[in-house]
Amino acid sequence: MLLIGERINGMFKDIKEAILNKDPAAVEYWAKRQTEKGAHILDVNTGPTVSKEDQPAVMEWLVKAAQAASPLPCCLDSTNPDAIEAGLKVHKGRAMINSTSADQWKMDIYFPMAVKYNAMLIGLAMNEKGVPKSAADRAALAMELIVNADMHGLPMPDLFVDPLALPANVGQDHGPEVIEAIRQIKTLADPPPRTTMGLSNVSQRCAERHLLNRTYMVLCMAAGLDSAIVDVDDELLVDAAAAAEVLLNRDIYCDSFLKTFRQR
Ligand code: THG
Repeated sequence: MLLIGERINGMFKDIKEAILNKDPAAVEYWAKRQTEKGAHILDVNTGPTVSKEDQPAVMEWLVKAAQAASPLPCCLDSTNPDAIEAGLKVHKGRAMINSTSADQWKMDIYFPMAVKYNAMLIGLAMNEKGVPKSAADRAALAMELIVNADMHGLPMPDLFVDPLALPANVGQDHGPEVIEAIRQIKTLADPPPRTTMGLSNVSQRCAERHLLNRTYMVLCMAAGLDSAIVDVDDELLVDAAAAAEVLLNRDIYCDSFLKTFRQR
């Protein structure tokens, strides 16, 4: 289970202030802390308050600050292709692009960009019509992403399809559809693409957030979830990921499986 730490995101007050004050301390703190807590990749998002013109420079600054404090690669999270490319230009190692939708004009930008920079790419199971409801409609959009990966020469395991998890209090009926979509996406190609999601979405503005996140992650892992953008500060969430890997026989059992998982 590939864990992408969610915390370097301008939606959080301390990161927003770090960006406004050009003070990298909070970014460095969360880069280090998430690395210690078991993240494998750091999601980096300028947040909703940075203007479109400023996004490329802020993304570049965030990537540099995060990688100065941690050896981990970044998951460049933006809807602005110029911000993504600015991040890719200064990134050390293999980055992840977050994300393209299944709209053809976006795929024509992001697939060549991923190939050019040898980056992994998250593809969302949505298009200009929005997020589909049923598992089958999500899988149909996943197929468009798969076809484009093939066409542009992006290796299938470098494509991460995101079926898009929605908050349980507003989109409760989407919960099981996303799980079934994951199951179907893993059958659409051989080798299949990988799968990911923004896990904390499911509990936004809900009670018992940690419990909802942990439970949903494990349900999705059983259906074939390979990766997620998560709160790695939740130690029981990381423990649950380690336990699920063992129980799904994706990882060899040993008495120290919690420790082993964190060392990888
Ligand atoms: N798919 C992909 N990328 C994504 C998402 C996704 N990136 C962004 C997001 N969704 C995943 N990251 C987060 C980060 C934080 C929260 C949810 C998802 C979160 N934040 C608190 C809240 O909104 O309640 C903020 C609390 C605070 O301000 O302190 O829950 O789905 N590919």
